[in-house]
Amino acid sequence: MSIPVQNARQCLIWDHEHETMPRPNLEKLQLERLQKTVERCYTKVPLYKEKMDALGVKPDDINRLKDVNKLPFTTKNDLRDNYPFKMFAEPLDKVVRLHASSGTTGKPVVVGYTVNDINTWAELMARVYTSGGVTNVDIVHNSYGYGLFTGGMGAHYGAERVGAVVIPVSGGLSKRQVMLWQDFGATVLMSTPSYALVLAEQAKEMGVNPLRDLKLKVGFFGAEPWTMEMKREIEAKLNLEAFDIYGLTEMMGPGVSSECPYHDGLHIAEDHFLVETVDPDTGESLPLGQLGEMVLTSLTKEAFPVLRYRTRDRTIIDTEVCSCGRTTARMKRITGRTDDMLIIRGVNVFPSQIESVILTIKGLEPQYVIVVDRGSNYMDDLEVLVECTEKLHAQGDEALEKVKERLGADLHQVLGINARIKVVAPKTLERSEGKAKRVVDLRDFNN
Ligand code: DLL
Repeated sequence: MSIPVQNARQCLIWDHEHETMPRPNLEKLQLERLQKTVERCYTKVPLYKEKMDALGVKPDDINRLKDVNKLPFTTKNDLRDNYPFKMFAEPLDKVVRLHASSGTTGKPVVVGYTVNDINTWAELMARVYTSGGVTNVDIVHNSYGYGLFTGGMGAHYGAERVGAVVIPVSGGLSKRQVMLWQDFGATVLMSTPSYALVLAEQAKEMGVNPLRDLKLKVGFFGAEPWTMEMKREIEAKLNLEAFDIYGLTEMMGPGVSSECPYHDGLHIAEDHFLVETVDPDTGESLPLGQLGEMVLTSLTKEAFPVLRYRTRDRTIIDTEVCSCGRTTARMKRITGRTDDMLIIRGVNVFPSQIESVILTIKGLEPQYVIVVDRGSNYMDDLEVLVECTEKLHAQGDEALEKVKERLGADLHQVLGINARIKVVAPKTLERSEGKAKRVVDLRDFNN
C-alpha cells in the first residue's frame, strides 16, 4: 500500500513512483507493458489474432511505442459481436467480476476483471481520491450507481483503498441522501454532475445550508459531459471543490483520468493506458495538442485487454509536466463524441437501442425523433416521438394509449430510464431527403 506523498504545493500524490516518473522511464515501462499486452491479445483472444493476421502484424513487430499504430483498432461493435465473453483473455475461473454498459443495440458490452485487475482499479481510484486531498480521515458519500455500471463499485473500492469511510448509497431517494450527508458528516461526494445539482436543489428545499450544515469539501464528478458553468454551480451550491473524473467500462471504469488541484486537464494513468488521438473519420494518428478522438490501449489488464479502443470521446492531449508534479499526460475536458451515443442522466443511450424497441411494437412505424433537454431542475429529459400506423390511428385513443404505455415500459426495460412518449399521427414527423435527423439534443456542453 502506498503512502501519499505531499509535494511543496500541498498536492497529495498516491503513487509517487508512477505518477511522477520521468517521461523516458515512463515510456520504457509503457513499451514493456504494451509488448506483453499485444502478446496476450494475440495468443489469447481469437479476434485480435484474426485482426493482426489480416494486417500482417505480429507481436514481435512492436519495438517502439510508435508501433502501436500498426495495431488494429477495437470498436464497440467488436465487443458486441463477441458478446458475452469471447474477448476475455482469461478463462472464467480466473475472472472475479463482470461489469457491463450499453451496446449499440439489444446486448450490452460485457467486461471481466481478474483479482489483479480489481486491485489495479482500486489503486487507480486511490490516485484519484488522493489527488483531491482525500485521506483516511474522510467520509465518502458514494451516489454513483452500484450494479453493472462501473461507477459505484469503482468509487467504492478506491475509497476503501485510501482508508476512508465509504457510504454505499447509490443513486435515488434524494431526500434520504441529504439527510445522510448531515447525519454521517460526509466530506466527499461521488456522483454524476447532474445528480449533484439535483441533490443541491433537494438540500435547498429541505432548508439545508451547505456552509452551515454540511461538511462536504470535495467531489469527483463524471460519467457524462459537463460544463464549466455546471462546475461553478456545483461548487457554489454545495460549498465544495469539484474535480472532473473520466473513465469508461471498456478500459476499466472510472479512474482512467482525473483532475488535480490545478484543474488544468485530467491526468491520465499512463502507466496503465496508452493514449493516442486520431482523426475520427480517417483513423489517422494526430499530433499531440490537436483535437481528436481519443484511442486507448490497456497496458496491464489481464481478463479484458484492449488494443486501440476507439473511445469516440473528443479531447486534446498534452504532455507538459503539471505544476502538481505529475508527469503523466493530461486530457482536456471531453467536448463531445464522434458517434451518436447520448448520455442521459448518466446512462449511455444509443438511438439504435430505441429504434430496435420501436421495431418490436405492432402499430408503430420506424419514424421517430428523440428529443433530449435539460430542465431547470438539472435532470435530463428524454422524449420519444413516434408515428403510429394508419391502422392503429383508426382504432382511436384507447388503442393509442396502450401502445404508448407499452413503448414506455419496454424502453424502461432496455435503457433503465424513463422516457416521455408521444405517439403521433402517420406522416406527421418531418422527412429528410438525406440522413434522417433522429436526435434533437437541446443541451449545451460547450461552455
Ligand atoms: O461512465 C465510468 C465512469 C463512472 C466515469 C463514474 C466517471 C465516473 P461508461 O458508462 O462506460 O463508464 O461511459 C463511458 O461516459 O466514453 C464518455 O463518453 C462519458 N464520460 C465518462 N466520464 C466523463 C467525463 C463511465 N468526466 C463514457 N466527462 C465515456 C465527459 C465522460 N464524459
